[in-house]
Amino acid sequence: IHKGWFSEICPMWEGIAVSLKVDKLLYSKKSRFQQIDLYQTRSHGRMLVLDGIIQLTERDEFSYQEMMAHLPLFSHPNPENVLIIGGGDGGVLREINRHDDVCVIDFCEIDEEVINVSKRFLPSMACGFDDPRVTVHIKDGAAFVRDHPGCYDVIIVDSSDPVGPGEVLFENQFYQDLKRALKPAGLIATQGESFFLHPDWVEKLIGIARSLFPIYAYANIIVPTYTGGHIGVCMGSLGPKLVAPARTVPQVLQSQLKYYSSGVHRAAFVLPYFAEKILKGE
Ligand code: AAT
Repeated sequence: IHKGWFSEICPMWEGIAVSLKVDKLLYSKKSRFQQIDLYQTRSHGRMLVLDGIIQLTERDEFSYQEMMAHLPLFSHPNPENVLIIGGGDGGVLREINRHDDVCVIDFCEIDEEVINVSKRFLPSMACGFDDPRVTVHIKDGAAFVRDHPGCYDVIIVDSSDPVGPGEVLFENQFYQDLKRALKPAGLIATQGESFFLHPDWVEKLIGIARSLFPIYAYANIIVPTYTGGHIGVCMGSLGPKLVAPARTVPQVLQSQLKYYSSGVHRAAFVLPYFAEKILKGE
């Protein structure tokens, strides 16, 4: 904090930082896994910060949460069993809960404190934990998928960056276990970082997806408060194609959304030329 401004200064993006004017620190505590800070910002509502890294602001969280949930769910013709790893704020869960065809939602977050803080300070996100379809597992996502072979139609990995507890979620072994945890025509979607800031990480993730899945793809999401202004989703599928939705969005659901639509689904997979080359492994 410098003169009332929070800056996301981090060696992962040396020399560049997103800054927000903050009015108040509402919560600050170290959990077993990470430092958790919750701010009231001047212009972006409340903001959740883990180990100094912005996870979301109330003003623009909808773009990331909607896309992380609806890209994979609308790529699948009939998603009934869904696993979400990470995402302790509950925003992606809120979006999954909007799908009536989903019957089982396993939610695996390593840090219970993130869930508790979100229930207390971010009620518009942490609103879906009481849905009867949801079972919360407080566990390392890597260990959880190892123990659940053949269980899911869709797995969503809403993870923090590859420093701290999220590190294991960027390893080849984890992706192999994700694949094993899928049903025969299942698919995965994982937080895919930024092709502007980290073309090397994106290349690694896409390379893993390409080597394991017959169908893989990479989508882009605009998120003004993530450094770089955008973030990717890396996807792998054992059956359904990914770059176009398998189903239309029911009107009632569409009216609840701000970012996702069938058109945005298709457009998100159209990448800048340099990123398309990374995707193709050129
Ligand atoms: N919904 C947008 C916010 C996130 S949250 C990332 C979550 O992943 C955190 O709650 C963190 O506790 C959890 N997490 C980290 N490691 C693990 C693990 N091994 N198993 C399960 N959960 C884990 C994403 C922000 C993206 C930021 C981009 N710069």
